[in-house]
Amino acid sequence: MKLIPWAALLSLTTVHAASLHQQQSADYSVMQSQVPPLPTSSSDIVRYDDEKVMEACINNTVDMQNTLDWIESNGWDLWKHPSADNCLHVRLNQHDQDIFLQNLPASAEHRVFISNIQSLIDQQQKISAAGVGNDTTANYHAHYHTYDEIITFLKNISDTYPDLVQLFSIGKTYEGRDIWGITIKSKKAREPTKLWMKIKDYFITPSNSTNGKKKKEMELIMHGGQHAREWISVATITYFIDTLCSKYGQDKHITKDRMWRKNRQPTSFPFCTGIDLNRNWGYEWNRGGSSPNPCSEAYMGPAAFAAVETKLMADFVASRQHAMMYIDFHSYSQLWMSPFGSDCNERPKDEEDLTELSLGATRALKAVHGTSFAAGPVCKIIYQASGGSLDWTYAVANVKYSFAAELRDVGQYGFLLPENQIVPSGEETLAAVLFAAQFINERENGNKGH
Ligand code: 0X9
Ligand code: ZN
Repeated sequence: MKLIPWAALLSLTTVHAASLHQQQSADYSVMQSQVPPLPTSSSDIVRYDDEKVMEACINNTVDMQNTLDWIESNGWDLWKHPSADNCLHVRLNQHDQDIFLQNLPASAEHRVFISNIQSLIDQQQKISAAGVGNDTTANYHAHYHTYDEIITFLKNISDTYPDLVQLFSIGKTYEGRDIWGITIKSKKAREPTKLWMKIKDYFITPSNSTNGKKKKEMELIMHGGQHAREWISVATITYFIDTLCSKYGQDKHITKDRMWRKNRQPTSFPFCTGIDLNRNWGYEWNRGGSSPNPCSEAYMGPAAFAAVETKLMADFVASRQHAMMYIDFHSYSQLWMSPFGSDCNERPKDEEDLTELSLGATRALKAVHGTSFAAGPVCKIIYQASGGSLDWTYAVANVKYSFAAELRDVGQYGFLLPENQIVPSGEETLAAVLFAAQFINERENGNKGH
């Protein structure tokens, strides 16, 4: 029995990556980069009192487009684009709620989706504070964690499994935080440990491919936290690492602005900080579905790769010569997306394999807790978004299996997904990733089954 060959990369500021490999080595690495600064005092913390998330469903395409343009021109925070269901979610303060309702087109149906954002944030913080602050192993995934806590987690994993894990930084964010990655790797000569005996159930592969061809060396890169407020993305990948290695954790903290999305880089407008990292990648940058306005949540930046974090992550992916899969984790909407986001008419040359994998992965995911994910190209299933990561990893870095996933939920809590969904999200998403690994192993190396 040979162990498989994987590498996972997780990043704490915005990025998580993992790599899948062949032969007898197993690799994982993770990285991350996008964490808002910690508040210096409680008065520094941005509050969302009396803010709501409203849903508006509009079937008339012209009315919908006008409404979207109007939301953008008001600088309101669109939480969900009306992709498949013609319904949008938008965050509004009390004053803007009235304006919104008064000006909606007659064809619109609306309702309150989240009635008080601040009370949900408070609730989450109260649970964290009351929870096991210094929870180590068992309860780690019952909570969200701060940047420092996650670094501690990764360092502990690395101390506990020095033969297996390599922790590294790919560089610094704009505000000077390390973008951490972790590679989990089983050495060829190494005897399988108990841990890897367990992992082999997931990643096992025959010593020779069934078709007699030389096996390809493959890596899987997983990337999380590209958008700061999508905490479940980071938590889910941390869960993957833990499941593959062991479990460890620490205490809680709060961030300055729970709804922050972009990086922390200044722009040409003094009062509008941040580039949307997922509009700043260098493939067909500025081709639609991104904004030149520095105040927009989808600000593309002054040039491709002007965001330090995007550039570092792209250099990292480019340096992984055996990268075979890249998955960029986001929230929310429950989608498994493939290229392209920039051009709605461009079809990837590997469309058939990508579609087959996507359908299988979402089926495997659903089998765990019954959660439904839709699958398809970014541009069709969600919206046009140029300068996104998966277009670049696919078209420029030649990572054949490039995906982005929008994790739980469909809007009940949105970005404020409760902590008790971290483990279920981790479990179901890991099932999808494992399916993908197996699919790739079979498709690229001709290995059937275990
Ligand atoms: O708009 C985005 O960047 C993603 N949705 S989110 O709500 N998490 O912000 C979708 C991104 C699709 N992927 C790429 N275009 N790469
Ligand atoms: Zn996102």
